[in-house]
Amino acid sequence: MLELFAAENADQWALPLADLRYFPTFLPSAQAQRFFEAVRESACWQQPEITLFGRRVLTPRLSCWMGDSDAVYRYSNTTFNPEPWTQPVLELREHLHAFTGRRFNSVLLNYYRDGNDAMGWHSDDERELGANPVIASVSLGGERRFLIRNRQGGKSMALCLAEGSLLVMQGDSQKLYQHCLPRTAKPVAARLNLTFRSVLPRHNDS
Ligand SMILES: O=C(O)CCC(=O)C(=O)O
Repeated sequence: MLELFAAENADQWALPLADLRYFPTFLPSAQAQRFFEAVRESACWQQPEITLFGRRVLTPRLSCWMGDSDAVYRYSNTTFNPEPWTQPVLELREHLHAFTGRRFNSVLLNYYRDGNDAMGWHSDDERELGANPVIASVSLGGERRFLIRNRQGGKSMALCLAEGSLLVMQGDSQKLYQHCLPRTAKPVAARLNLTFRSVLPRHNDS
């Protein structure tokens, strides 16, 4: 389980009660570059509309919900049926299994084409993820800043998610904290992020 691999390598953040573990070199650079191309080519990218403050808006990034056929996911008042696993994403899932001992049944892929693409403040706390979800976030391509803050607001902490890195969020991290990937005016390379999750099938019927 996670504790087995985390102790020596992880830079664990000093956020009280958040259990976040960062592995900057989860994938060596050449392998991360190969995965970037293969995953980008293989996924069926969409730009869904979501409800934000009562308005339907296009998400400011491309995304793809992928996983086992019963891993239906609902967020921002929208239901996402999974696309079938593609070979490169399955391979990444196998790497994660070997590294963490965990099997994930689904993944949200996000494609940030440039610095205008972003993700707003949120917690991954949908009920189909269960009470204390383990979320394994793999970054490929250009480095971007990731922010995290207490749900009550206040000062945020930043982490630059490097190419080939893995960030594991677990414990009370989603209950107590929010995270986001802000826009940037700096020139940045395209980036893919894959957040592997375990959707509980018993919630799929509603
Ligand atoms: O792109 C990232 O690093 C963040 C992705 C994210 O917050 C999510 O998928 O919930």
